Amino acid sequence: MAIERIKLHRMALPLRSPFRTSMAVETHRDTYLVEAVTDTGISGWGECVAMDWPGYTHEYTDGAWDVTLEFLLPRLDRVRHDPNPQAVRAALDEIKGHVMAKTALSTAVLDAWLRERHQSLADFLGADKTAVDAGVSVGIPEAQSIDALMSEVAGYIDQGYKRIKLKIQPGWDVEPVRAVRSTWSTIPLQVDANQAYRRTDTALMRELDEFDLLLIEQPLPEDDWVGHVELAMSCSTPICLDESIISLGTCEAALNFGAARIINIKPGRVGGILESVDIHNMCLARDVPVWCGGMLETGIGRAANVALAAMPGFTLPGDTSASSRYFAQDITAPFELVDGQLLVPRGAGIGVDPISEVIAELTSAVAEISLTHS
Ligand code: SMG
Ligand code: MG
Repeated sequence: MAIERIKLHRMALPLRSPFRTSMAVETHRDTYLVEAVTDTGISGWGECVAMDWPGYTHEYTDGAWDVTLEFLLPRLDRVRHDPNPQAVRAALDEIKGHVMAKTALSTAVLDAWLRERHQSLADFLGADKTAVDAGVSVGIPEAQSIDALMSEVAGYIDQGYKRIKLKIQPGWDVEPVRAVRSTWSTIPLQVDANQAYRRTDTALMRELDEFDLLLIEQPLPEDDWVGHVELAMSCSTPICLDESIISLGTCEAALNFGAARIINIKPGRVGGILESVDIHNMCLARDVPVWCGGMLETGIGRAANVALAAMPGFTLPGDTSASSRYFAQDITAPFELVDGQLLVPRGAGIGVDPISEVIAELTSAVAEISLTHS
């Protein structure tokens, strides 16, 4: 099997409702899908999780698209006759950074490679769960209304979500957490600041200790290792890192330095599924809990996340919510909650396919590149 061509499909899916974080308000999922087409007529799929502007990390959709065309495809070309996962990883890793672009491409190739072998991604990963617990990430309501927050959270709890994550920022932290905790005294609850605090906010972070949170996610800027270590020593709530963890090496540093006790794994943020597996394995060996983050993925990215989250070390519910949490119409058959869980796809590869009519309707640009290296 060889990879014959790569097709990039750019599209923007409207979100059901705006998603507000300390960084910005998202109204659409502006992304591109990578389709890796083999000489045996198989298509494998990957999704780019960059946002349309560089506010979560430095990557953004147009930039990922460009680096793919200019730098990643020529590297993939060299291994197109034997696109095994390790060879693809080594080829793409000649390029520094651009982890989200690499992940979209390498996942599409991995999907094609697995489909050719009739093996599911979950099986390839040694995933031992058939379903994964679903958590949900709750944005900051418009005008910071506690009433709006409470009714949104109540809706998710009614649907069966097993864990609630509240997005926080200065001015929207202790009070919303107190409100949710006083109504739902036992629901697993955590917060995510997306780097919005500073070292001077330690006392405020300590106020969260009384609410029995699972974790505080990425309170400080991604490069503030010292600040995270100091905060971790000051708070009883575990610190979890998201944006700071961009590789196995940064994960090891975070654990060794004591900057985090829990790790959020997102394939797009660490450069691929294989790197995610390495991080998972290290954390499992060290008894460090991990969970699968989310980037408002369509069904394509979600399928890969759910397979990953089914690995044994993923002991906390992920930001792997049902399709209906995000979209009126997903681009695959929708992921649905079953007793607060998502079923792990077991078909070949990622186990889901895009619905061609939906893709056709949403696609705004296509790039199709034949790989020609002999
Ligand atoms: O996919 O449910 C989801 C979103 C989960 O909060 C979420 N993601 O920092 O963890 C995070 C954010 C990153 C994307 S926010 C636009
Ligand atoms: Mg986060």
